[in-house]
Amino acid sequence: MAKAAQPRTRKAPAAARKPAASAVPASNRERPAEPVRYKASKQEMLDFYRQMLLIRRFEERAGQLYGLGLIGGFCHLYIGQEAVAVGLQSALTVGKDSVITGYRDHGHMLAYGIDPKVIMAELTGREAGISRGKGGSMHMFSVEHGFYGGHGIVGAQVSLGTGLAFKHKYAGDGGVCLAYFGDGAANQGQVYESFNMAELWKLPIIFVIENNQYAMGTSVNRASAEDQLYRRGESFRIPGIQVDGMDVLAVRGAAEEALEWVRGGKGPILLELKTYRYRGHSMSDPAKYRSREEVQAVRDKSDPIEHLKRELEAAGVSEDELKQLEKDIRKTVQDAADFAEQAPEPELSELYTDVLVGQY
Ligand SMILES: Cc1ncc(C[n+]2csc(CCOP(=O)(O)OP(=O)(O)O)c2C)c(N)n1
Ligand SMILES: [Mg+2]
Repeated sequence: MAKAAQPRTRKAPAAARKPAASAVPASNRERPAEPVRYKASKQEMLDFYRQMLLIRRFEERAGQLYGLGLIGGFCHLYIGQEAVAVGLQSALTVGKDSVITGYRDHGHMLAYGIDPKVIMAELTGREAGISRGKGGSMHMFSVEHGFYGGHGIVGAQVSLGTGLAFKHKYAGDGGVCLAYFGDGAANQGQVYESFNMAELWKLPIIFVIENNQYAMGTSVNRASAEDQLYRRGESFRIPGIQVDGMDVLAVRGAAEEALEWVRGGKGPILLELKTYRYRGHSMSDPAKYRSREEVQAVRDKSDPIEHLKRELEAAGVSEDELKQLEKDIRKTVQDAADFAEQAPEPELSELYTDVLVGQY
């Protein structure tokens, strides 16, 4: 009997016949689960409340010091957005993970447990400030905490954060980078170059869009063709989740989900936090692009601190306990302000230190 003719081309080994990863349509990829609202203990809720209130009172005081001429340069307040930094950063490990943000950075530092005194002293430009009084509001760092600023160039922190995530992966240190940016920054070109690299190399990074509805005086709908910002990673296969950024427990729940995804080696994830800033873009913003009623309506309906206060009361925390907490926070902020006013300015000779002179 004649032998069956051998096929002229050899079959490729099974592994090689598998479609390349890139042949899997994005729509068929695994998706993160729908996040659930974090089930916090009473103590955790009290901690979140204390941190949010500390940020609010600190920022109010910073606004006053600015008005008195004690703070110079730019000053961008975080009032209204407190639940974002507190909810997300409470899920991180200080010193192992890294955080980077834009110029609206006081709240993120406070949420990471950095001493209010050295933050306020930086705002007033004193030697004791966290950047020795030379950085001011927009340029504050704490390498010890893994807090990498404080950046004035819109969007720059996204590429820098991608570099931090690369470092975590390269060093195998298990850390995750949390890179915050605004709805305005989400239209910046370098954000998308960063998305591409981060997904290609499966970097451990959580991209956080703090959508406070405005970029200076421009509303998100006026400036963005795709205003559902959580979708912005789709063409890079980065999954996105939209989160109520005025509810600290919803934010913490989303942080848990995102961390599980990223720590599981699945690459980057994008969170869009819907939030709102009560004050102007910076201290010099006359805020003519929106009505007082619009701001008041958000304050009345969705204030993150009031929201949690009601939950604490329902959980049996007494009014006296909450009053005492408020008193303690006012004292902490008062001490920080006194320190920031009394601490000496840097010596003139300090003008010539910490200056990087490159040779090309
Ligand atoms: C590259 C660059 N372009 C423009 C500016 C001027 N600028 C400063 S803040 C800002 C708006 C950014 O808004 P958003 O990203 O929404 O952040 P938010 O202020 O709302 O926190 C702009 C355009 C800048 N600092 N850097
Ligand atoms: Mg904005």
